[in-house]
Amino acid sequence: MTSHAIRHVRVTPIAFRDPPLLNAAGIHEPWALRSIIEIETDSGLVGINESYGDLPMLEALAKAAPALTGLSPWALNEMDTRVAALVAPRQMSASEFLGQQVSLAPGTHVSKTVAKVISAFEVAMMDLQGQLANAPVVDLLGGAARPAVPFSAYLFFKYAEHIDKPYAPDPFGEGITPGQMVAQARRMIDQYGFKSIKLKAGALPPEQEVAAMRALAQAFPGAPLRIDPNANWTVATSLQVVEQLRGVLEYYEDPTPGLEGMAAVAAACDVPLATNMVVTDLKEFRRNAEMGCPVKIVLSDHHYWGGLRATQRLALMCETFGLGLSMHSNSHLGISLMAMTHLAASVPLLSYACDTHYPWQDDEVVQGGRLQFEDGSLRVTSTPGLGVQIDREALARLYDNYLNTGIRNRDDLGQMRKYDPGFTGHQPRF
Ligand code: GKR
Ligand code: MG
Repeated sequence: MTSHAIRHVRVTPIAFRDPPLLNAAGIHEPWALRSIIEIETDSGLVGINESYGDLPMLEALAKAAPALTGLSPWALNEMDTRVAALVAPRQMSASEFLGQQVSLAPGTHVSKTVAKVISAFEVAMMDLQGQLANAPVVDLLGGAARPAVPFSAYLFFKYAEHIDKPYAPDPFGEGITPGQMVAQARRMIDQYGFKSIKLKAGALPPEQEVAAMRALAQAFPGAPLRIDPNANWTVATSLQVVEQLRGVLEYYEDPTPGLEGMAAVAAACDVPLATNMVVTDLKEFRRNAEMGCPVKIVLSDHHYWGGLRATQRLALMCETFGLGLSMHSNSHLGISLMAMTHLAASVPLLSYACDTHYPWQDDEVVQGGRLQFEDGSLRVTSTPGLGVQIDREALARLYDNYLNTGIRNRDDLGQMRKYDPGFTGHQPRF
C-alpha cells in the first residue's frame, strides 16, 4: 500500500517588491518577506502554503518541521500538539515588548508563534488532504457558503517612490492629497472591480485623512467605507474623526490603543468598532466579552489565529456573542490569497468584503501568474486542495530577491527614519 506519511518539510524564504506605503508605524520597506512551505509525502505528493517570512518565524518553522515526519496529512490535531510542544511560547524581552507598541502586524508578535506555525503547516496539510480526497480545501471545511469571496480596495497614503530607489516606481504614484486618493481608488476599482473601500490611516494629520475619506465618499456614493489608523489616535481624536465622518463609515477599525480605549470610543459613538489589534487571540476575545463587547467586528487572519479550523471556531464564537467577522491582511502573494478565499467561502458569517494587500504586489509565486478578480471577488477554486501550484522559476527568483535584500525582519519604523530621522513612531501620535 502507498504511504502518504509526511517525509519532508521545505521552507523557502522569499522577498517581493512592496511600494512605499505609509502607516502608523512608519513606511513599508522596498521588499516584503514571506515563506513558502512545501510538505512532501512518501508517495511524492506535495502540499503547499505561504506564511510570514521574518527571521523568528523562519527559526520557529525550522524548529517545528521535524515533528511532522511520519505524520499522516490527516493528523492535524496531532500536528497541533507536537508543534505546541516544540515551539513553546517564550517571555518577550524588554525591547520586543517595547517594539510591540509600534507593531501593526499582529503576525509579528512572538506570543503568536505557536498559532502561526500550526497555521503554516495546517494549510499545507489540508492542501495534501485535498489532493488525497480529490476535493478542494473549501469542501474539507464544510463546503462553500458562497462561490466567490468579495475583497475591498485597500488604499494607502503613499510616496511616489522609495527613498532608496531600488527599482522603477509603482504605477499608483503619490497618494497624499484627497484627489490623489480618489485616483488611487479609481485605478484599483477599475482594475479589480472592488465594491468596498478601506483607507489605511494614522499616517497624516487626521484632518487630511478625513478630507480624503470625504472625497472618497463623494466619488464612490454607496460604497461601504472603512478607515483604519492602527490605534494612532487618542480617544478624543477618534471621537472627533467619527463625528466628522458621520454617515460615511461601515465600520471603524482600531481608532485608538487598547481595549479600554476602544471601549471609551464605543461608549460615545454609534459606528461599530472593528479590530485586528485588540482581539487577536482567545484571551483577548474573552476580555472583550467580559467588557460587554466594545469591539463588534473581529478581523480574523488565519495566519496568526492558528489556521483555517481555528478561524472557523472563531466564527462560531463570534456568532455566539453576536459579533461580526471580517478578514485582515498583510503583504502577501497568491497562495495566502487562495487560502483566505477557501476559508472565507466556507464561513457564512464572514459577509464583509475581506482586506487584501494583493493589489500592491506585482509579483507571483504561483503557476499562471497573478490571480484574477471578477467584479471585486475571487472565485474559490474547485480543483483538489488549494487549487494553486508553485511556479518553480518564480520561487527561485523570489528566493534570490531574499538573498539579495538585507531585510530579515519587517521594520516600518526604521525605514521611516531614513526619510525623517526624528520620527519616533510614538503612538497615539494624533
Ligand atoms: O501593511 O501597513 C500595513 C498594515 O497597516 C498592516 O501592517 C496591518 O496589520 O493591514 C493591517 C491592518 O489592517 O491593521
Ligand atoms: Mg487593521
